[in-house]
Amino acid sequence: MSFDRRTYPSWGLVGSGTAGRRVASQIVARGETDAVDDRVVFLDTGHAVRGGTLDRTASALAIGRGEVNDRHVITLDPTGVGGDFLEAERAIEARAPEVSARISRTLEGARAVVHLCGVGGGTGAGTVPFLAEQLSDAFEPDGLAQFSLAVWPFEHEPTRRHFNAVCALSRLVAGDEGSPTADMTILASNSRLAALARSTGASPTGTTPANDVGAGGDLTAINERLATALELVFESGRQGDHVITPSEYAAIPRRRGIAHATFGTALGEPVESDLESAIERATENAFVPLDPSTAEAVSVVVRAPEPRLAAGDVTRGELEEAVAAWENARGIRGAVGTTKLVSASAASEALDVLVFLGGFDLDPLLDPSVERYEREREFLDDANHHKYLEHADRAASDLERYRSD
Ligand SMILES: Nc1nc2c(ncn2[C@@H]2O[C@H](COP(=O)(O)OP(=O)(O)O)[C@@H](O)[C@H]2O)c(=O)[nH]1
Ligand SMILES: [Mg+2]
Repeated sequence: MSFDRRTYPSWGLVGSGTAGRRVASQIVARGETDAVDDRVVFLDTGHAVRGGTLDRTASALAIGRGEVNDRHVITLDPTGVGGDFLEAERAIEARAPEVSARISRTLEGARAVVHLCGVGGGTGAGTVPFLAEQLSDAFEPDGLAQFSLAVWPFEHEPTRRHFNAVCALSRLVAGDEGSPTADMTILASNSRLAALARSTGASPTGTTPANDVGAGGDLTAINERLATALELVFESGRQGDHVITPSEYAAIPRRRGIAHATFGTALGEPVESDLESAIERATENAFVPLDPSTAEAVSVVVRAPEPRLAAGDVTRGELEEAVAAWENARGIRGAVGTTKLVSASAASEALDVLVFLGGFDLDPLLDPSVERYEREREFLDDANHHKYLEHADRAASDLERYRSD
């Protein structure tokens, strides 16, 4: 694989824990983007990084499994952490200089990184906020835009998973003395994405461990939707009349105190679609439940067949107008953001639309989880788990402060 540095900002991927490495390896295996090249790291505890992840990566990068292991896999704690995120954080902290040097080497050349994880688990939830903080220092002075893709647990998952998710989100958006550890956290709810996969009749392919979360084959379809959204973000940095730089997704919203966002996608829209309606459909497919009128950052990427772009059938001016009309119809005022048209491969005959929404009211996503966070907290209190209680209380108040700002 190769890419042209002049036309593409390069990205790195760090997949932490089971969910994180699955999504990251799927992006590499799909081979739909040149932006990542071989800048991918799988970080896990236990003896989890084998099988699918290794094979997919080895074949996509055309290297041996051994090389994938040496260069792209970091096993933190071979005994595993059993869903305990404080344990995972302790494990990475103990090896911080070595781990951060290895990651920096593998990601060399990246201008931006996406840390992917399921925040309901232990490994990713414990390592991602810590790592994001570390890497900012490692990549000084050039800087590295750091995104986290935080996969929210299914509603039916145990209270502990929701507790973990609330604590991890707090660390991500407000965990470093009130400042975010990642520049921008992109939220994606598994329940929401599974509902979208069902409604579009996606028939999942590939293998998904049946014992994972009782979600069955939904996971592959969910991961594909996440991969497609990130690919559109990567594409939006490709040189053209206008480029969306990684920092436009991160630094610009951050100046307004926004540290969380989500995606919505409308894929395979007819090429003659009205753009405003297509943006609306992408928003209806947002990856978390939300009220769009509360969004404070809105960027839109539209991928269209190259001949249609060349013929001027779809123009950036029209896209800008459609976004403005859509924001107006949705009651969104003064949001920051931008737009980008990218070209699809010659074979495509459809439009793909990505909306990036930031700063929206978190209540619809968080309310049910916070309730379960509180139930778990009571349980921890009864059991005298001081280590967790202290962490949990700080997380709750940090998150509350972030939400009310
Ligand atoms: N979308 C998605 N979610 C997953 C996948 N595997 C696990 N999860 C979710 O991630 C969370 C558990 O995290 P997991 O990655 O197993 O934990 P960790 O290995 O300790 O970081 C749960 O909320 C799961 O629903 C996956 O392949 N895709
Ligand atoms: Mg795991």
